[in-house]
Amino acid sequence: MELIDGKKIAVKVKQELADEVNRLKANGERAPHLVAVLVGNDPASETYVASKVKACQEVGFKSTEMRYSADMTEEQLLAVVDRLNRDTDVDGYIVQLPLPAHISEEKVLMAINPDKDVDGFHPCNVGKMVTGLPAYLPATPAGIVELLKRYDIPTQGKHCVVIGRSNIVGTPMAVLMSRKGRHADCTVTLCHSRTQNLKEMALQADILIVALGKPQFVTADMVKEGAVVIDVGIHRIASDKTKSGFRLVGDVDFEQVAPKCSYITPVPGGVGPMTIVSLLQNTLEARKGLS
Ligand code: L34
Repeated sequence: MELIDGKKIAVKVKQELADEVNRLKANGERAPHLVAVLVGNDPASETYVASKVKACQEVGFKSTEMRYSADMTEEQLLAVVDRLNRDTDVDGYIVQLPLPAHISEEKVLMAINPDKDVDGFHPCNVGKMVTGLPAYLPATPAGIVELLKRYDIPTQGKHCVVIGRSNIVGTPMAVLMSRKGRHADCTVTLCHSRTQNLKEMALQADILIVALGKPQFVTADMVKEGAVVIDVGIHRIASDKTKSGFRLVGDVDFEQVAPKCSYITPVPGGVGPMTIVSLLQNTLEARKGLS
């Protein structure tokens, strides 16, 4: 079993991005500018946004965090989005999800200018991705593809089973893995809450990508010997063994499953750090223009 070290790869990618930013600056161009909008004070969202801002600093991007209270109205948030769309100093921005229940995520995401949509969530970018046109790829799936690439894990002709069909992970993941290319070309099965015989499906996976959002859902009896397991889940569960009072676990029961795998991502330190660097990659593209 080999651990897929997302943290290590993220450091490497950030170094490459920093080099690229230095080249831009040496040519007299300004650094990319990412804005992150955070509504409310969900502790997990705060951590993720803080990591995004810190990562920007590490690679020499300009970044701005815009914080609003959980009781802001949808109209007010749409006005913020409109301002960001028109602000020529901003290359790309994200609205961190989830949003408070009284604000429609769909409405907000649809209002983002697709050229600045570095999350890749706007239907314009989703459509481009599906048809294979240059587009901002959603950060988590793009980060997973990057991990498979950097570890040179064979994917062509393999059976990839994705568990979870969310717009931000499962669905785009299934699309990316089924595309043509040396680090794709999989046969893909997309499983979800209505799938019958989920265990039998999972057992057929050469590459199992788990993004359903249930702590330690995937157990050893669901994983084929030698499979590659990518754990997208991240949950804070109570623990009396840590200072914070919680520990992080994924959607996979790591202790049980790891010995069966050829490769596996840990939580933390697997997919999460790659989500952040993919966002940086998109922001650099937003600065330079999509190629
Ligand atoms: N708009 N909303 C928007 N874009 C996104 O790309 C996200 N996502 C997801 C939630 N909402 C979003 C993120 O940023 C999940 N996510 C995310 C980002 C970073 C990490 C995890 C999820 C991450 O850094 N994880 C660390 C541990 C962090 C911790 O201590 O909690 C890890 O090593 O997995």
